Amino acid sequence: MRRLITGIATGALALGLIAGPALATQCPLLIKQINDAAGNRLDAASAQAKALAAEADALHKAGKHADSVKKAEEAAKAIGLKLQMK
Ligand SMILES: [Cu+2]
Repeated sequence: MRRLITGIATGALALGLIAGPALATQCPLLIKQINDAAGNRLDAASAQAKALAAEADALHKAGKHADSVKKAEEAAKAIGLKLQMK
């Protein structure tokens, strides 16, 4: 029983180690796509998208990658951009 629990814990940890860095590298790519798309536009939606992208960047730097991805999706939606997920 103890061995089973240890096995599950090790598996969960391994999953966390794999999922963590994958998400950590995802956010900057999403943020870049938004800034590339909104960068040269001066309309209100683009300004909003850039503000949301900046928030996503701050969340990413705070280690909140899942929240950052969500914020990036919100930003993309504001300008009708379809994000390329890795
Ligand atoms: Cu991140």
